Amino acid sequence: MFDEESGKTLADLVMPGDTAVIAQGGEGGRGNMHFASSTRRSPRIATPGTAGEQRWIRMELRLVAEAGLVGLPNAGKSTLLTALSAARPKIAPYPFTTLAPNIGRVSISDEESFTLADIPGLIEGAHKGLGLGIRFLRHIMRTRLIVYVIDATDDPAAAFATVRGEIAAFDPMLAERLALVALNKIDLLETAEVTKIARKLRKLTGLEVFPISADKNEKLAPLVAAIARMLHTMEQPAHVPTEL
Ligand SMILES: Nc1nc2c(ncn2[C@@H]2O[C@H](COP(=O)(O)OP(=O)(O)OP(=O)(O)O)[C@@H](O)[C@H]2O)c(=O)[nH]1
Ligand SMILES: [Mg+2]
Repeated sequence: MFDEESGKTLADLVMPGDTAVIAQGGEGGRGNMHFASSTRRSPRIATPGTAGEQRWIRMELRLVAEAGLVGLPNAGKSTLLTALSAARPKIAPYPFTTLAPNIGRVSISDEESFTLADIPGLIEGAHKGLGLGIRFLRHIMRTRLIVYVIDATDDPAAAFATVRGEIAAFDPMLAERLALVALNKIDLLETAEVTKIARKLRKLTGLEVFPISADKNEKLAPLVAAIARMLHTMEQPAHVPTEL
């Protein structure tokens, strides 16, 4: 919650039941009953109350997901969320299918699960307002882990650089967050090629790279296990080279 004029944060309500006073009510006045006595049964005096505070505020709703999927449009983010959770976002072979964030719960075992958010695709210039993604980047500001979803068949190194660049331009702190790469659509490539791309991306990003096929449900278990492990341990954010 922000003060519209100064932009100052007034309150940040994170947990259910959190409350904050953002505009203090005025002092109540004293009605005529306060002035009543045995001899003055219907007093005509009363004191007025004081005015309450007034201000314009801006409120932002942020999804609270533990991990967030980010990537270029069409990378397969919604397909991955669908494969891993009961969420059913729209999936289609064209960019900007997802127009609003989706959230799903991914089960690891009977007791353990985490929440995963799918936000609209990011494109170059997103931090300046191009495309849709930037409006939704704030939704991943609360995620503890970023999953870069990269289409293995479409210049993966450039895709990663673009997406990470946009995130860094939006908020440098966000770019330093714990992260890993889901290298998607490997069903469309030869195994040897996938290995080569994965190795290259690993070197380039300094992050763990998980080749997967969200659509064919291939190799998703190691990715889920890694997300769960990283959420669990929450060590220092992985180092990502800033010059990308
Ligand atoms: N072959 C193959 N196709 C995939 C895979 N994952 C996703 N796709 C296809 O890629 C297209 C885009 O998938 P989406 O899940 O809608 O992509 P998205 O990243 O959510 O896209 P936006 O919402 O536009 O940002 C769809 O036609 C999917 O069927 C995969 O692992 N293999
Ligand atoms: Mg989508």
